[in-house]
Amino acid sequence: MILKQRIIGIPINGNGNNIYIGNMKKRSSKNKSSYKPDWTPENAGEEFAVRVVSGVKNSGLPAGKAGSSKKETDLKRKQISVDDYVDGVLKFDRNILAQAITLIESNNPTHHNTAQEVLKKLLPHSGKSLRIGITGVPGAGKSTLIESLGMYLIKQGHKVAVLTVDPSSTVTKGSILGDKTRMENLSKEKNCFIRPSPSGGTLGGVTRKSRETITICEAAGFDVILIETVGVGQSEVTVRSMVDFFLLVLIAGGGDELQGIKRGIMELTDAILINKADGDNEKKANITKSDYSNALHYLQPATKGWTAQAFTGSAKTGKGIPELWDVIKEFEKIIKLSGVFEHRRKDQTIAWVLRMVEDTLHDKFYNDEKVQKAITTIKNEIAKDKITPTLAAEKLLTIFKTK
Ligand SMILES: Nc1nc2c(ncn2[C@@H]2O[C@H](COP(=O)(O)OP(=O)(O)OP(=O)(O)O)[C@@H](O)[C@H]2O)c(=O)[nH]1
Ligand SMILES: [Mg+2]
Repeated sequence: MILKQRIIGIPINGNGNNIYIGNMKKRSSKNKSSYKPDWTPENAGEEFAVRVVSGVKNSGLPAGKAGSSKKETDLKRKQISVDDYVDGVLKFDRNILAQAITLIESNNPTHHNTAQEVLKKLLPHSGKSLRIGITGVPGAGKSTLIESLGMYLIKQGHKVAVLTVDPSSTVTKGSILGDKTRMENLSKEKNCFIRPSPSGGTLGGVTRKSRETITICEAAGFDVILIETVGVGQSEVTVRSMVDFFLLVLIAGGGDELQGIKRGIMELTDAILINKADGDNEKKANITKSDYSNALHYLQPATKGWTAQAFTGSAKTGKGIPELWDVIKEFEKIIKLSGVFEHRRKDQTIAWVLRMVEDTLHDKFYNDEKVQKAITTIKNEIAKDKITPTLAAEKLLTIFKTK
């Protein structure tokens, strides 16, 4: 019996070449490298052979016979220019919008300049949205609320962009898969755009990408940006620093773990929504609302001229959603009139710029080989009490500054 074996290669190297895993013997043929697995019979023919298919450079894609012509041309065609990106985004071309965001999220240094060019041209068209951050304990119903509020807004003629900020997110982008199912109706709307958190990287990296994504979405014409924080910790503070209105979603009751999130985060919030106020839960939710309303009285307002309040609602039934939007609109009106809105945005941008400088300096310092060596030496000197902490710091900085 002749066993025909066809091995399908998976492109796993940067050049797009297909790599086959397993023991294979190389057989030369005219122009191509042909391989046969070790277990092939002595006089077996080409039916057992596999070939290494040359790929499209840096694409991660195999080219194959046809690829070297058509697929490669397709890929080249996809390398769109700065003006193509800009025009596409301004014309609300969702495909180009997604590609522009992918460009700014790219960690490939060769994409950096193009991305910054695109952003520079889009910047004058941005800034005209209301940016709303939504935080809260895991499972409080943030995504369900975004679905509910988002649908309500779309019906009113708004264009809604939804982003998540998750510094811990890895390549799998697991959370958004769940979110897309939570936001089932919203994700089908043409006036809605849902984008998961850029994966991996430092909080600084995720922050930069998210802020730049906001710029692009605003330039595309989205007038409400909803940003969900994922994970508990630093992301709340980060999201607060990029939004106008910050909403805390909580549920009735809650033990000590709720108290933990409450103290720090409550000082950042402009409103609290006690969610899941439906069915048997409604009464409990009202009591919790009163508790939080009292607690809010003793806190400094997160936004000058605005008193944060607690509300009840149900993301599931939609109860309380129009009222929540009314509160947000009222907030916008008041702080735009007082100038706090504009002031905060400028402050946020300046803080962002300085933060980027700090991050860059931090990375440069710790990646400097001379500094790395000096740190090892200084650790020894400190262990032996040979140097004071101040002199040690000065020495490291001098080493860093002298090139
Ligand atoms: N009864 C009721 N259930 C709700 C409501 N809102 C959300 N849920 C349910 O609560 C669960 C969690 O909802 P999500 O919207 O995923 O909550 P989340 O805060 O986004 O969760 P994470 O992103 O995992 O932190 C889901 O099973 C929802 O169906 C509500 O208003 N009432
Ligand atoms: Mg969620």
